[in-house]
Amino acid sequence: MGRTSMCRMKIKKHKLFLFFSVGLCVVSFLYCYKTLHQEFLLRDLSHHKSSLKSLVILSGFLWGDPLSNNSFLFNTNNRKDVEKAMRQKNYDEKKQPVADFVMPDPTGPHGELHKRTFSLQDDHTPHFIHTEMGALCFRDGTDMASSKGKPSYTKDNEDQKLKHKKNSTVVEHTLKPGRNVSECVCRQGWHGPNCGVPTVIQHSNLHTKSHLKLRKVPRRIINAININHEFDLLHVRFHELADAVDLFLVCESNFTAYGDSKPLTFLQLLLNGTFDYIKHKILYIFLDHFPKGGRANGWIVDDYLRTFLTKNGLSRIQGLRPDDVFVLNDADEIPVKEGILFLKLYDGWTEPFGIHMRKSLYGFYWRQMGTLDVISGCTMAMLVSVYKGDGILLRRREYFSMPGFRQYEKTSGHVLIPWSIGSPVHYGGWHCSWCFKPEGIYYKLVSAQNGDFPRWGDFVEKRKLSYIRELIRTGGWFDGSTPHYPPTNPSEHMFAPKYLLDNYEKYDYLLENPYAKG
Ligand SMILES: *[C@@H]1O[C@H](CO)[C@@H](O)[C@H](O)[C@H]1NC(C)=O
Ligand SMILES: *[C@@H]1O[C@H](CO)[C@@H](O)[C@H](O)[C@H]1NC(C)=O
Ligand SMILES: *[C@@H]1O[C@H](CO)[C@@H](O)[C@H](O)[C@H]1NC(C)=O
Ligand SMILES: *[C@@H]1O[C@H](CO)[C@@H](O)[C@H](O)[C@H]1NC(C)=O
Ligand SMILES: CC(=O)N[C@H]1CO[C@H](CO)[C@@H](O)[C@@H]1O
Repeated sequence: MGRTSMCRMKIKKHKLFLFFSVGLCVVSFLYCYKTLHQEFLLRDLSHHKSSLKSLVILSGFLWGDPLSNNSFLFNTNNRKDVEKAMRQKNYDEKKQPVADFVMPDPTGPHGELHKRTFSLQDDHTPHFIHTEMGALCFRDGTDMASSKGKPSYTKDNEDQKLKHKKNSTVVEHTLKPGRNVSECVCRQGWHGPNCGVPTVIQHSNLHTKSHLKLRKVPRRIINAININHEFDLLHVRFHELADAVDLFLVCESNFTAYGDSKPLTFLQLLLNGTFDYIKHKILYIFLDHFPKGGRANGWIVDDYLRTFLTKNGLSRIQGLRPDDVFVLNDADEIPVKEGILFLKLYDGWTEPFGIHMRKSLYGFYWRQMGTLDVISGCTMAMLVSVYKGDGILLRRREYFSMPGFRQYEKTSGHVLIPWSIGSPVHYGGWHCSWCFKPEGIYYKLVSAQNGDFPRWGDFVEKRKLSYIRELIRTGGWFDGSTPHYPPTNPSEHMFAPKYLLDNYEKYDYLLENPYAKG
């Protein structure tokens, strides 16, 4: 009996051991598989021969005449064909299409804003504070209240508090006993030894998070958009990003995406003083023609707008450096300031990067499930070496198969696995679709490009303001559906950009359903 039970115990032990070994094997296999899978994805898909020239040579492409060889000679009606043709156009260096760009009349009535150049300067904003004990702390992310000798405020002492706040740039920073006095104490939502890593980076899928390093000289950030009539969201963008972005490239056309004539409203507002608070950071880009074939196939216009924006814009910037950052957004995509500032101040992140954006319709009150994750930016070096200085290629996801990618990845010193600012549960920005008053939605309907079918602007009954108001009230869509929206509350985190909340009454139609009680 003794022997059998011992035998059984031995067998049990063996079984247990076997069980754990198998478990371990499965886990390590899964881990290896995941890593290998990512590697294969990146490496084996890049079967094109690398064609990178040194940045110095490539930079000639930027400062030379990048517009001279762009044209859209396609009149196919199929999006896939267009994309294929685009790819060939951009990848096949031997067959460059013929020149087709005409810049506006230099003696035109626009004060030649569209011909000016912009000289990028270094940003000397003091984003960091040296504490008395020698630590370097990110100002927005550091908890000054944890400083020793913090003055205690009484309720009727608000004046003194304000005064002290103004002086806080030189506040000494010593800490609670027991802690390393040369560390920064981070505010909630900030991380890293310098408190400069925001939650949207800390909780992102960036795989080089442990290698982040503060830069001595900040990068310059260039934010490029095409504008139609999204002027509320334009103010939002400028206020949200003014501290993080060095230059806004804003492109306006006197054609709608459908091909009709339209007034240069943004130019008018720029000239009448509406944007004086940010004018020094704006480079105005004027698209004065409609791409060939754009009426028959709207996707051509869609692509062309971004190509023109990038190529014209970049050709007019002086002093660009390879480590400057290019961020391309649609007018209704607003990145959160903290994420962009991080890109500016840190080294060690990889590219290209996307942004997880909170999705909403008609206003911030109709929140949609999940996030919109759009590839939005990269360094100038990558934009030139891999994307050939063409913004539309940046929006596509197949960068790893572009010529120049492998060589670029090698010189970058990182494995360039894509990542995104934010996460599915930490918004890195806002995407507010059709966020206009009913008149604005009407205008968007009739100016929409001809290709994203069904084109609701073609239906008389869908253009009626009463119909549009009803859609806004119910959160419905033009196809008759009414999706389910989770409840929202203006006080929840990342409900809407700060500028709107700070000007609640002026923009209440974007923050609360204006027809809910009608
Ligand atoms: C703020 O600084 C000014 C001058 O630098 C000084 O006169 C003033 O007393 C300071 N205020 C506080 C609350 O420390
Ligand atoms: C405090 O931090 C500094 C810099 O991070 C480090 O050099 C020093 O050794 C630390 N001191 C203690 C007591 O942990
Ligand atoms: C757009 O502007 C250009 C240059 O001023 C002009 O030649 C063209 O006719 C304009 N197009 C429309 C539709 O207004
Ligand atoms: C500029 O023009 C717009 C639209 O016509 C108008 O609403 C705005 O008040 C003007 N701004 C200034 C500063 O004149
Ligand atoms: C700058 C550049 O590449 N220019 C080329 C544009 O295309 C024409 C004709 O295809 C060439 O002759 C130019 O050299």
